[in-house]
Amino acid sequence: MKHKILDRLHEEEDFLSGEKLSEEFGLSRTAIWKHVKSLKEDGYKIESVTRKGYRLVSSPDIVNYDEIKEILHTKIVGSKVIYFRSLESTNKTAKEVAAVNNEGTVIVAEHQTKGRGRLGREWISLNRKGLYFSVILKPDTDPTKVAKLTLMGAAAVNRGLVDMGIESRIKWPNDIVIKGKKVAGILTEMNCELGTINHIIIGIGINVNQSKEEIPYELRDRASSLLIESNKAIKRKELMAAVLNRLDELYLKFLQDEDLDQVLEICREESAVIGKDVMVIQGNSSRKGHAVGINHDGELQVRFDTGLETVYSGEVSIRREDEYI
Ligand code: BT5
Repeated sequence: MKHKILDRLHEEEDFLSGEKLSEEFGLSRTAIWKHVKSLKEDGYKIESVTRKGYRLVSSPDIVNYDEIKEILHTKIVGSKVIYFRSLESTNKTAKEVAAVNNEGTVIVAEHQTKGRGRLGREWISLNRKGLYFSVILKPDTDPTKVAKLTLMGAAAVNRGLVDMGIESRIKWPNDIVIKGKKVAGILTEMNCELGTINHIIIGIGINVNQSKEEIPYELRDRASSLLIESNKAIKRKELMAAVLNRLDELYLKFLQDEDLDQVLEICREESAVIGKDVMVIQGNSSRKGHAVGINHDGELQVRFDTGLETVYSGEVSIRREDEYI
């Protein structure tokens, strides 16, 4: 009901009387007042004037469905958006609810207390400064294609950033970088049995409006935010919708063609590592090589002294020779 009242307040430029709202929704004026109070607690600025009613003055910078639905043009991704103020990890919650939700469902939180990176690493998730969301997908494909689906997440984020006027690059397989610093990461997790995928979760974390001081000291040489790099404050909801729109487009194409050629093309063209000298780090060992391309299976091809090798995601980190990450 609260959402319906919000929709009506959005539509109306002038005041909307409590009486009119209570007639429309068949609720008492006290009930309307309670919903308005709850919206105010969510951060909506609503002016209330005796005998005139309520007027929406401004919406908070929050990333719930109400805020993004007008700019979301998707068929599957974002068909349902489940919003939390704070969670341990959107990937964790997405996994817990995946079985009982349709594919395309998005779990989003303003803040994560135990945001996760790959290989048990941490993803620092400052309240309302970044975007933290996970998309549940249930593709009817074999688990070997999942590595490529991580690339789909990276391609969607990079294209979403282009839509917002930001130039960034994809650092295979799961980082988005600007000027050699990481501004976003993708964590893909899969649940499968007997060779079929039950679901995959594509978790996306983007540093949006953190100031320099808000980037943890120990990460400052390698992490940054869109605000720092582009010098403009980004509306998180617009960026989130842009990424979901792009993800939907790429996923629909994948379902239709059963390949990820378009995704691979984006990852090659917008790559931060192809054509560069890189360190391939696995556990405690690292080897120097030259990244030459991404093959049809989405794996990185690296030329070492010993010859050309295929590098699989999941086990390794890539670092450019001339940069921190
Ligand atoms: C990633 O891992 O880059 C995947 C990050 C995925 C985060 C999203 S947020 C929504 C969803 N829910 C989750 O719980 N996770 C996903 P990886 O490549 O392993 O990078 C992790 C490393 O990046 C850490 O070890 C730090 O060095 C660094 N790092 C941590 N927080 C960062 C941040 N906010 N910005 C940039 N770098 C960060």
